[in-house]
Amino acid sequence: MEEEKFLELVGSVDFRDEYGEVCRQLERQIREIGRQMSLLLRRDFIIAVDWRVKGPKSCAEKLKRKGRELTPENAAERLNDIAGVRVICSFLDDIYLLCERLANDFGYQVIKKKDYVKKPKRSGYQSLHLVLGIPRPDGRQIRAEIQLRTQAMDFWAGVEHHFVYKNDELPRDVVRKEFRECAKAIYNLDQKMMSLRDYLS
Ligand code: 0O2
Repeated sequence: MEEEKFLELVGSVDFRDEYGEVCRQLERQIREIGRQMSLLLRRDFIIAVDWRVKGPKSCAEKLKRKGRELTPENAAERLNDIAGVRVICSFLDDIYLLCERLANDFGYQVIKKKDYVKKPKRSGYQSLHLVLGIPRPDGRQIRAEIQLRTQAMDFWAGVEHHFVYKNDELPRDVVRKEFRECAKAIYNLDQKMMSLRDYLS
């Protein structure tokens, strides 16, 4: 399919609305879990929930990166994160608690779980990714990726995404090493914050 046609279809209101609806549904469900967990634990559990529907150009770039033809069907089947929800939790172990609830509470199919906390990406990126299959009223299922991370991880990911991720012109070695060091410091900080929480509660 011509790229222009692809951008038109994947950018259409019909295509994007369905993903937006799924994101809003997930946001509602996540906030409800957060409300319950905050009551139970008597502290903040979820700090923020944010979502976006991936733009048509970004879908085209990612399909090309994956060596797939540009069609709306391929976008729906091959891209896990057209519907992308990001949840920022207070503590490192909260993201695992939330992941468990999301995988069990609503009967969604867990298509993929990627633990970039236990095994960070080469960049140093840490987050827990959950790809869920969300059933639609017409019997189809569409995919949504939920990124779960702490505030500290989110700080790292935001800065790295802006300056480094997808920036092929960057003098790689030095800067990337610094980011990996920062990611390690962030992991240690998250561990210490959990210890302090446990000591004080
Ligand atoms: P953008 O611009 O954030 O949307 P998959 O088919 O799921 O196996 P995918 O989608 O490449 O393959 O999976 P992966 O590696 O889990 O990456 C999904 C998303 O995680 C990325 O989306 C980024 O948002 C984030 N991410 C992954 N690696 C890094 C990293 O090194 N640094 C930062 N800052 N974010 C990262 P996109 O579409 O690549 O980018």
